[in-house]
Amino acid sequence: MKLDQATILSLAEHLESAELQARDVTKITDDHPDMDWDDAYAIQDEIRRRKEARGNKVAGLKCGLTSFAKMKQMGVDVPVFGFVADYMARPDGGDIKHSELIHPKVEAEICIVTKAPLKGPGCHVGAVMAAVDFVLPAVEVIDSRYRDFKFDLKSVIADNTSSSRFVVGNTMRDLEGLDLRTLGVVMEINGEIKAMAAGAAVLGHPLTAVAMLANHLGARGQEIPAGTFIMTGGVTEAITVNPGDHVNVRFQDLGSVSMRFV
Ligand code: 0L1
Ligand code: MG
Repeated sequence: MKLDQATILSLAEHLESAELQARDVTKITDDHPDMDWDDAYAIQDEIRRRKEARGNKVAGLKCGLTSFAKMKQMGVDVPVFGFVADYMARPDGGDIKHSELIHPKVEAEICIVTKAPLKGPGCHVGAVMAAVDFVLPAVEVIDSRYRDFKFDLKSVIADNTSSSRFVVGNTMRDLEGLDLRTLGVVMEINGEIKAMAAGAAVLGHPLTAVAMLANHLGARGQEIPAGTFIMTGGVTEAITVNPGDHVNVRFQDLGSVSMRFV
């Protein structure tokens, strides 16, 4: 690690305040060009600790930048990992206050809940398949705290991978009988199709993202517990939303997820 503990605490406070006050900031590597990957995840861990100390709960884990479309959109070639908190959840078909966010974008995600722990290193898609309790759809609202979404990978990891809101759909399905690679997704905003993709857009198979998450945590001596909600990452590029926009995402075999930005 390159940053001292005082700097990690202060950067976590800086980024979390920006989130809670819906205020944008410049990317932290501008002032800390030498920070490394461990520093970035240590800042994210401190943001998580701050939320938990305030009484918030971690609602799930997320994989980000896992689709070829998002990697191209952001000019990167490795995924990132973060978490979503309970207060970020919004009901399917409900409203999301745009004024509480900086510059939100939506992305459609195939999600799972685990029924057994997953631990890397060496975790692979087969091990993940055996640990899936059920599959469900979701829309993630990302809202980078960085001005104009201008960041690098370390800055975005520290910023808890732009987590801000998420909406989970009401259809849960067994993995058996579903092919997550060919599962089609159509995203509509105000009735107009904005993006479409199949699950294979996420690293060839969405559960590959979960295996990578288990291996990432395993390298840090952690595991994914049974009963964990995991978002595997946007299948399409992220689409900007404005006040008044109605978002509806149709997932093959998993129903639809919708919300309005007010
Ligand atoms: O969930 C995501 O893919 C977000 C990753 C962070 C980068 C971004 O804000 O687009
Ligand atoms: Mg996402």
